[in-house]
Amino acid sequence: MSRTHRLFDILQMLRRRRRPASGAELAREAGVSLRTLYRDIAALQSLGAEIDGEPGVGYVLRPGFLLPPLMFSEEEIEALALGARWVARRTDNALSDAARNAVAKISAVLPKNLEERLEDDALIVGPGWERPQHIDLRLLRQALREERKLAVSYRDDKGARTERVIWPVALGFFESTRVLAAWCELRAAFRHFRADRIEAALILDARPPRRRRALVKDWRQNMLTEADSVPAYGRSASADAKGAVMTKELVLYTNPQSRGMIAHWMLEEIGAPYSIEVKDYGTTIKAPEYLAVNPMGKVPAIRHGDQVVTETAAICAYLADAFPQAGLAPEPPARGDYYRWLFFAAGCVEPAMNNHAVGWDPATPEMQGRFGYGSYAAVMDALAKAVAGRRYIAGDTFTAADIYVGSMIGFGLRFGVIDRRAEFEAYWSGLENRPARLRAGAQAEKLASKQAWEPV
Ligand SMILES: N[C@@H](CCC(=O)N[C@@H](CS)C(=O)NCC(=O)O)C(=O)O
Repeated sequence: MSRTHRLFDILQMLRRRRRPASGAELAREAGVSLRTLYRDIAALQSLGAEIDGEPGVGYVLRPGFLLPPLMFSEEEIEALALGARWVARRTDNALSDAARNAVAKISAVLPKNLEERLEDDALIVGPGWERPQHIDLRLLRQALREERKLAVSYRDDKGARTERVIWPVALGFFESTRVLAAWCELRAAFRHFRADRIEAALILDARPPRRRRALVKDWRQNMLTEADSVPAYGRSASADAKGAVMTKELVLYTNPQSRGMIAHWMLEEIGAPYSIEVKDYGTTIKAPEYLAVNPMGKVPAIRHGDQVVTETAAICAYLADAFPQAGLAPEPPARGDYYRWLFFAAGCVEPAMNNHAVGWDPATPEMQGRFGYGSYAAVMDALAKAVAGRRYIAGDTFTAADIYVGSMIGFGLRFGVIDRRAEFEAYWSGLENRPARLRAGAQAEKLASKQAWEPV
């Protein structure tokens, strides 16, 4: 690396820090000796960079120091362009306009080749799951910025409406929703409010008694004291079901935004106590401790006593058998449809749906003969026929097969990756509001917001 590059990097290191950085720390990061680092700092100071500090104490760059001219690497430009597109697509109108304006300003001072990169639309932001919004998000941002209390009319997941005064702490933008974290005067606790469930909001003149920074600190501590492993729920457990598992620990390894939702729903249907260990994509999910559970490094998985089960469909089938009191599997002699559709959903619907969604289908009769699912169209037809006019897919009662097959259909409909057929919609509408599923969904949502808000 040239010295010029290194000097620039050192400035960037200082910019990223709010507190003084020791010379040793900067030297390590820059990959130079302490002596070279001291010389580089002196060089930067002589060039006009306002770096306070001295050897042995630490260095800090005074705010306001600007580096002329504005220069970015190609990847920085791509990051900016993609980020701005995300903001333009997923936030409120005012922020979208601001993102576009900011890009226009940056573009105006860039050299021609980088300006083209900024405008290149090779990286695009896909559609999110847009829920209708009653209020303008701008209002929430304003309340956060001005540190004011908000009076809101909030409808919870059960449809009950409450009027509350809240002190906004942070606004989280997730793939499918926006969540306002706030202190709630009604509950005297921190609560998370889905923005699409806020039916009305009014900024009050009153300010919270504490500054937002202090509230953020409390809120983070409050959230982070809960471990990643959350206590069991199992509200609908029968005394029998609870008794039966007291001796065996039941753990769900999941990520709230994953197929783990299916196993989570299954656990809520069973009603036995369980705990959840959240695995983060790219990190803990590929850590040796978890690879010992699932060598694929994928979620979900469960551990029940000494039994480990992976593969969502297998988890559903296993739990139905391990907790017969829940009545989620037909009697063994009547399991024809049950096994058939459970395996069909895992072995045929899933690959057909996912391959089709990414634009690849077995095209020739030869390929269709080789692939277990034949073709996407054949799978859709068979599935539609299986659920047509039926409340449940295997027999007259709800079973684990409905959880798995239903989840595939529900997911497919929600993300537009299976045909929107009337048979699918009718079948799914009989399942999607089961209390156990809603409970699992609400818990997963809380885990997702907690996870997303943890400091990185
Ligand atoms: N065949 C598995 C698929 C599991 C799977 O692909 N899980 C995804 C989340 S939905 C995952 O863990 N991805 C993370 C990764 O592969 O790193 C099942 O049905 O359970």
